[in-house]
Amino acid sequence: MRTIREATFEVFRTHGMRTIFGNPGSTELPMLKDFPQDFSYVLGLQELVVVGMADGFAQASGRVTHVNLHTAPGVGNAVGGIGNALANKAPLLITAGQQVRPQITMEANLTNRDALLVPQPYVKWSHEPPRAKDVPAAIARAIHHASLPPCGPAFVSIPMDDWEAEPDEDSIRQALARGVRGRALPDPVALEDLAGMLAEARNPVFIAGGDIDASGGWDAAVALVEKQGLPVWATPAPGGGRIGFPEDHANFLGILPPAIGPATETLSGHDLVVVVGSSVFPYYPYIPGSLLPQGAVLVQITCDPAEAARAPMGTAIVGDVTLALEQLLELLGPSERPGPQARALPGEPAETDPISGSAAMAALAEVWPQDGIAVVETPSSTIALRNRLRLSQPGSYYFSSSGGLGFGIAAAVGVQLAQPERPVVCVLGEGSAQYGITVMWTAAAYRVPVTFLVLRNEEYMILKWFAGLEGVEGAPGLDLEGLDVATVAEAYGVSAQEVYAREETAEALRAAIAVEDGPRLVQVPVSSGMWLD
Ligand SMILES: Cc1ncc(C[n+]2csc(CCOP(=O)(O)OP(=O)(O)O)c2C)c(N)n1
Repeated sequence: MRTIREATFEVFRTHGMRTIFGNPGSTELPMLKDFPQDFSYVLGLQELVVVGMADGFAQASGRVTHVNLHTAPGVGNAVGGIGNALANKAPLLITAGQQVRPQITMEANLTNRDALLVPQPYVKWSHEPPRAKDVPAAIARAIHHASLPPCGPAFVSIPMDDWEAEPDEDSIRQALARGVRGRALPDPVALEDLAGMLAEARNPVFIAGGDIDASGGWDAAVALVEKQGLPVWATPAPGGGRIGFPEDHANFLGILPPAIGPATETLSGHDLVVVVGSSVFPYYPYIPGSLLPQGAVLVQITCDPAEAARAPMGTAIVGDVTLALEQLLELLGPSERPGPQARALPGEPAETDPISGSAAMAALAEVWPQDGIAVVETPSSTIALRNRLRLSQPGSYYFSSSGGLGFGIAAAVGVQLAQPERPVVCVLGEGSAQYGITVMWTAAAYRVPVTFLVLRNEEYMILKWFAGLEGVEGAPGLDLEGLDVATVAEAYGVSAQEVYAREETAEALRAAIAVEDGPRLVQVPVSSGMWLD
């Protein structure tokens, strides 16, 4: 007779989930006993990093990814990352150990009190099986919750004495045989209506969101935009966790400003705004204004009913984004509209000492590999990065949709593990790097060949910029003097160097990107500023 552990690992196998990201404690050891050879365990040294790595792995592989955490303190440490994963629509199965059943009521040490509440409200489902026998079915259910659109994390707390128990064979057989497929074609009548609106519109515009990428819709988006002669903006950053349209395309105009007034101003003159694969809109900060230009209507296509419900304006169509785009392509003939005027590209950055964030991004652009993937957490240089790299391949950009720091440095390792053939470059502010710095050890120990580029400006630049916007003077805690990420990385086993001039930065990056047997870190001091070009 097999055990609950053996039956549960069989559930993982049927879902292709053979990589577990974890940080173990005594309450998780019974799950890890006799760890099967066909599985791999990626150790992260702190839970935010564990979840961040799994988030990157899940997004870059498109598969539900297993995270194993240590009862209450482990799940507690992970909550920021779980919030990021929900915003990123990353399909995660999160399991955590729990005291043995006989000691939960007495709340013995390491009992996860109110286990279901700890990851709330950032999971789609939270559960502790009522009986040991229910563990495999509960885990199967959590996997289905995680993978159904909108994807996201689902949580199961498992008492540590459950793993040796006997399963219910009939229920296991059924759980193993089940499949749940959630790719939904949007209402065909709604799509016909939208096609009619696009055909009639005088000056429509297309806003590309990250779910185009997640659902495999780049080709359909490009074909629709070209057929209809549409100008394209990317949904505001932060919020656009992925890129949904090639940013070197002639119809691409840039990133929509992330605040109400400026976004509406940017869209003025358009009579139809079609938003695909994004919330409407991930605004931040609050700059009031009209929600839409005078006379304009907005139609949103999203896989997420909550995104549809909470939009403050427009009509929403819920369903799979790529299926919707493909259907629109069939419904619409070619349009006579001329494409938009090409946007102005950023010129050569000024030569300064230290170099600017724009110059650092220009150095990266010089050596950017065609199939490169950027994982980005560099608040004051994100726009410069987008403008200079002009990423043009699917699956090339990962950014925390919620704005929670600690995602980037960890996710880069997960993305690289999921995409071993593509070079991953993780661009970080030295402040952002601290939230997941322990992932340096995992990158070194598992020889994950990520190139980390750290921009060192000795401050929380973006917060100083926000202080100006919010009229805040005299706020403490915005300076980071003497924070040397390269030295810290070396201590974790990552080869690191600090470079200064633009050419030297480009050369160091070229060499680091070419390394295939482990991580490299390049740190470059940059001058103070918000780098927007
Ligand atoms: C978990 C978390 N804590 C705090 C913040 C607030 N925050 C936003 S940006 C930022 C500073 C980032 O500094 P750095 O990475 O050095 O980038 P810079 O702004 O200097 O480019 C902070 C602390 C956050 N977004 N997430």
